[in-house]
Amino acid sequence: MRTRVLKGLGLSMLLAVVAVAARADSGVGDDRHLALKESSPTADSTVAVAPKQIRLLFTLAPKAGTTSIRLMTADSTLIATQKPAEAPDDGTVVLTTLDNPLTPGSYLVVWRTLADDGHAVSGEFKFGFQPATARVP
Ligand SMILES: [Cu+2]
Repeated sequence: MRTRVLKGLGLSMLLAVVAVAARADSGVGDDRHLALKESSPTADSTVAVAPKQIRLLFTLAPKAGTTSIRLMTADSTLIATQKPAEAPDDGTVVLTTLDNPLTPGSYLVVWRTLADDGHAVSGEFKFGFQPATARVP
């Protein structure tokens, strides 16, 4: 009887430790970890004017020169862009300029960067480009 109680207590303590570890790992609400804060175009938006650049705004400045930004069509065709660069006035902004005007369609942005503490962070988001004149009223 006594051992059973102790075993039960051991298991709940283990679960509590796992729960705390999982929470610490998620980084939610932890502003020491770099994350994507905003982007232009905005994730899941449809823009009426063709974007000339893809801009990423992070919660912290990534390590200079470590950010990659890949722009792809919905069928994963890579679109030519310049090497990403930090905005001259703001290290938390990394942008890339498109080589050619974007045609209407759905696009995927895939990014990857290194935080100052060496952690790799990556993500992706979609946006659409639909010229205003082509919109159904
Ligand atoms: Cu970190």
